[in-house]
Amino acid sequence: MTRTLVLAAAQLGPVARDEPKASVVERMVGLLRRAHRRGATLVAFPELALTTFFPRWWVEPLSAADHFYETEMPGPATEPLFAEAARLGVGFSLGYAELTPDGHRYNTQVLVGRDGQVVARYRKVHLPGHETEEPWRPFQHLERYYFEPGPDGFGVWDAFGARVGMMICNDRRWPESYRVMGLAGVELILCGYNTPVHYPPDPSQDALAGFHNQLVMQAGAYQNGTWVVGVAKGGVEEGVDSVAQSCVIAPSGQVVAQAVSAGDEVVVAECDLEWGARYKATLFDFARYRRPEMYAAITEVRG
Ligand code: CDT
Repeated sequence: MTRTLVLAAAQLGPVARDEPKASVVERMVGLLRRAHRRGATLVAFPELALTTFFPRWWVEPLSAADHFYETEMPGPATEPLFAEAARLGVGFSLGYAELTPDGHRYNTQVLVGRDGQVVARYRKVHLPGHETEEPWRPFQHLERYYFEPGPDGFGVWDAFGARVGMMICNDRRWPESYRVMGLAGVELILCGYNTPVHYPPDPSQDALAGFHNQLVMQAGAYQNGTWVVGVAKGGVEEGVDSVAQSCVIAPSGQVVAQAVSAGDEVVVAECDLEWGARYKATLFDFARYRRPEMYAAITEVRG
């Protein structure tokens, strides 16, 4: 039996602080059409795709940043993307800042089916960076100020003929993210990211930013027998250079497609969804080989 999904990573280049959402959505519709022309039926967009990566600035009060958030999905800004995707019969994942009716703020990603209906919603579990302004930094990473940690955990959904999971940026550095989804039989993980090349707490890591990006996603794919799509908002945005390198990784851990630029770019791969079963049924036969009784510290101890 073969199950094939043609999917695309729709990388975005920089989004300026004053770029209107309508303009970003227009760029995304262009990428969607390019992906569709190349046969894709699922297109992955980056984390916080609709705006600049605003956690790099401290603003007070928090409500002064409300315009960066979406209160409905689809909403007025994103409706054209949903409409064009449904017209083309292409599904997509989209990262955005969510402000709920009762005032909660999450770093969120939705999965939208080929009919334009939201299939699933994931709220970022691992929030990196800091809670308050740290003036010594050349730029801030205030995700812990702007967002609450996602309360729902990691999900896996039946969609696009596959078991689809989602994670967002920093989640990809934690093996627990992949393993929780691996235990639910995930076959494809969609992950948007914004990753500054410069890491102020330890600049010795800067030269390794691209290496670490691939290292974690390749390991997560292989160790859980799953496809992983990593999609960046890359390039120099408001003076901050971010890792691009959007890629599609097979359950073997091999990178099968990768962006060559740091701008708007579509990367397409034909994914055999049965490939993961070879790993899940052999080397990584969880039911046969895992020793959960030996892993208690994973859930009992935080650090
Ligand atoms: N967006 C996001 O999660 N970025 C982090 C940056 C490093 S922590 C300041 C990442 O893990 O890529």
